[in-house]
Amino acid sequence: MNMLESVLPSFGFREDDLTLVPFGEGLINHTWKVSVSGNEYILQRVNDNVFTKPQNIASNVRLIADYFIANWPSYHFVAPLAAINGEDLLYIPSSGYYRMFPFVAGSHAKQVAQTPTQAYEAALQFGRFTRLLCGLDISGLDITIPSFHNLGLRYEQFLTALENGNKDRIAASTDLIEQVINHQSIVAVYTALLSDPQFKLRVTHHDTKISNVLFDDQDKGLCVIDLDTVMPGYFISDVGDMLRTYLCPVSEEEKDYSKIEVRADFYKAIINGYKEEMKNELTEKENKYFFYAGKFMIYMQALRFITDHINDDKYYGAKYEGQNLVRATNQMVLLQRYLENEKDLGNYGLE
Ligand code: GN1
Ligand code: MG
Repeated sequence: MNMLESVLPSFGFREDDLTLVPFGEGLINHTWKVSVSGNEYILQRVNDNVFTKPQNIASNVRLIADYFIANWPSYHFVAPLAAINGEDLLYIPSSGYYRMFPFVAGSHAKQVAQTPTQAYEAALQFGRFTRLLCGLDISGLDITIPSFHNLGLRYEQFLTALENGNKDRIAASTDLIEQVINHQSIVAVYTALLSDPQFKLRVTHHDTKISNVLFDDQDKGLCVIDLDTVMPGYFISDVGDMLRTYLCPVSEEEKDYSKIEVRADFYKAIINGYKEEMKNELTEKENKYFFYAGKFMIYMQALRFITDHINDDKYYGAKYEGQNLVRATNQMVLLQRYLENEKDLGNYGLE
């Protein structure tokens, strides 16, 4: 597909003086930065193997944008720009679904949380997003990936992979698989909270890595971005994914597992930032599940990576042989380090 021939002109861009460079590190969608006559934009192709109904994302984003305009007009919401035909999600036959965002001038995203203050700012932004949308009727939101953070289903998918997946890969990773099975009690806690009226469904982002927060040049959080997986969900998804991705100085890609550690000051910063916005929203019971949130998300990501490894990398893909095994091992080491901190951190923020 020649982007310059069909995609960009559909958004009103002409070839002259235009540059297009790959942008960001997302695993699912393709993202480019477009620069033209001194202005910058973000172009994305939505992965429609993963998001089988991209229209649902577009409809959620519209609903949320309208709600912010009507209720919180000063919130810095990054809405997609319309293409020439007026649509904010453009389908180009035999190529896919595209959307264009303005690049927010003066903003930047971070790939890693380097200081507790950055973690605090990001957590505050994700908490604010959910809080400001507490008045939105969640039944109006479409489901963009069914059962996305359903830990019970993720465990089932892992068991199915063990039955039907790549036998050689299973045989070569029996230690890790056993370790994963040994932690299945994390699933039972999740299953119990599904029927607990104290656990509320709210507008949940479901992908709270720090690169999904825009910061200004003073390092203050501006807003959250990447609303593809915004759906009704539980707060443990958002808090848990922050713990999973900010606590450790190295990412899920790190192969030197000795570098994996849990930074207690980042834990406190995440809880404080999130509660700054959400303390009056969370129920007494939910408030006791901050530490569990981390177990829930780290374990789910380990399950998803090992399942994908056994399924020959069908979902995440792999840039080298065994990449999803490395990621899964990394996440199980992180879970281990995290659990070692339960005595020190487990009660933090419960008051
Ligand atoms: C995927 O594409 P990206 O990097 O934003 C995944 C997340 C995982 C993450 C792990 C739709 O997110 O759930 O946590 O990879 N998104 C989807 O890096 O599956
Ligand atoms: Mg994402």
